Amino acid sequence: MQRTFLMVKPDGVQRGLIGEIVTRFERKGLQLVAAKFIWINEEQAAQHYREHREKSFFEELVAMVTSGPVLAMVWQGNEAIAVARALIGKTLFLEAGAGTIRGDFAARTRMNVVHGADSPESAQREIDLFFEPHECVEYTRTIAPWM
Ligand code: IDP
Ligand code: MG
Repeated sequence: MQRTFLMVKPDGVQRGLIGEIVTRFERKGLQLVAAKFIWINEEQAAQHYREHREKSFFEELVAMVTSGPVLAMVWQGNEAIAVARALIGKTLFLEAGAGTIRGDFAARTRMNVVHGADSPESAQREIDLFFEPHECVEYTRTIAPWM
């Protein structure tokens, strides 16, 4: 069982895509562990995207992710990190295939509605950045043996 950090970004929230995005993770069989609707500050955003701090688009990225509230979430499942990234689709909007979240909803790379951690290390770091351990809820679903 693996945990990942996923987030509906401000553009996804503004466009009314929270339900749509959560549904895609749910129907794949991923299990929701924690969620909070928050407006993150610049410091959290810079921490969250620190791997990109040297990039030309870093300031634009921090401005975008702090431009409105986000839905921050922890999900778990078998290979949850790769599964969620596959559902999300490629970073560059023109490369995100139809049927993926970005392929279906993102019309530019900068505004691509959803974030997903890309490795176990970044998943753990991002979960720790936005959640206290007690906010992650342990529970068993009766459907688990069938998934
Ligand atoms: P990811 O979200 O698929 O993991 P990353 O390469 O980690 O993609 O980039 C983080 C975010 O930065 C992207 O989701 C996108 O919002 C933004 N981004 C990536 N490349 C560009 C760019 O070339 N211009 C503007 N924004 C970008
Ligand atoms: Mg990334």
